[in-house]
Amino acid sequence: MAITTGDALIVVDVQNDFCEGGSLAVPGGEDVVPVINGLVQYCESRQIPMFFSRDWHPENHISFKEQGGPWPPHCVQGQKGAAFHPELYIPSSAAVISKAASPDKDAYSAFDGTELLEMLRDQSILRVFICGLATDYCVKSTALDALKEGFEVFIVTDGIKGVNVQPDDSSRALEELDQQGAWLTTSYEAVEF
Ligand code: VGL
Ligand code: ZN
Repeated sequence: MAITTGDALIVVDVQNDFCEGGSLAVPGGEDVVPVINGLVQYCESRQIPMFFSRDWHPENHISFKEQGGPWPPHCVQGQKGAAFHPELYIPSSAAVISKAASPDKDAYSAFDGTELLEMLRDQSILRVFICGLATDYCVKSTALDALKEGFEVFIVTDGIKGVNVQPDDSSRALEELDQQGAWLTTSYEAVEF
């Protein structure tokens, strides 16, 4: 199913800390970049709205181990690890959605505590194509929220990668998304030649 007018592209957390050499590197995280760049170019040429979320934590964020959380410090506001991957193509027309930006609250979903829903509604978006990092956390949570809000949801399976704390976490996440009504698609199917 190709991306078309009335759709939006949501690119979740393609940031240095989730890629090779980052503090919370997702195995092969950087491999999504060329796939996503293809989608972004396709969307740019068709004036499809695009939303790039970023994990945007303060230094003392509740999700960090030293604060009793599950994760090593990552995506600290303004630091290199929080920057988008240097090869990720972000058109100037795209919206950047910062999340989990206050110390005492974590947010995996790009909808949680952000203006994303309002922006999608303002633009009369009905279907969202979702790609990025990580499959088993922020992609999953963003997609579940999109489903709850009534969007038709397409997960671009070659444009996502998972942390896999347990080896099958990503496949379980995709199963759950499938059960909840999301479509699993590929970047090949998402663009129409
Ligand atoms: C994420 C773990 C911690 C994600 C964010 O973007 O999937 N995962 N913070
Ligand atoms: Zn985080």
